[in-house]
Amino acid sequence: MSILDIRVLGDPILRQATTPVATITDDVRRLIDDMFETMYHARGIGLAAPQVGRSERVAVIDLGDDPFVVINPEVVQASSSTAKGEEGCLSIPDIYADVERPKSVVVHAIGRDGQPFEREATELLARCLQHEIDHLDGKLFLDYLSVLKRAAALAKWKLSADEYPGFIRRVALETPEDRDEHGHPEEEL
Ligand code: GNR
Ligand code: NI
Repeated sequence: MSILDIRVLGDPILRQATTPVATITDDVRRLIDDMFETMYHARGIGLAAPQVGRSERVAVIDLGDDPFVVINPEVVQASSSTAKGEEGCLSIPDIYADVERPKSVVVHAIGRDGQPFEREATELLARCLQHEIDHLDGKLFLDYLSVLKRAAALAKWKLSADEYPGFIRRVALETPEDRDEHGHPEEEL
């Protein structure tokens, strides 16, 4: 397995729509495994393929105890009631903002085994699924902010953007001793 480089704001791939997966090949399974490894090293709760420079409609999610992949995911139902919650993005490091989204969603997707499934999600899982599916449609959470809040976020981003030459964020590689019994990195390196 490999840790992949994460693309940051400004890389055009983050604005491109993805292509649905037609067949779950070894290449797709390798991508999924590498995305999980990259997400754990970057300490994210989700990761979408464009964030690692790929155009497949695939995202991985793990809020802590239930890792799963969504292949060709679509929101098939969204609650009319919404909630505001703070979001961050591995592709926009250190920028956080409140985003209003439907409180609960039903997502249809295909699993790693090729079997279609539907999953109803609420709270943070609902938010994360919507955030990842947005990535697969070329959307970022910044797009939901008011003009003023987006301008403030972009101004802050520009202060650190030069840390990512070529829009690439290299995720630090840690030794196994730095990880806990679940393979997750420890808090402090
Ligand atoms: O790690 C992440 N945390 C997060 C918090 C609130 C809403 C969405 C997310 S997803 C994010 C990882 C990421 O950038 N996924 O695309
Ligand atoms: Ni993100």
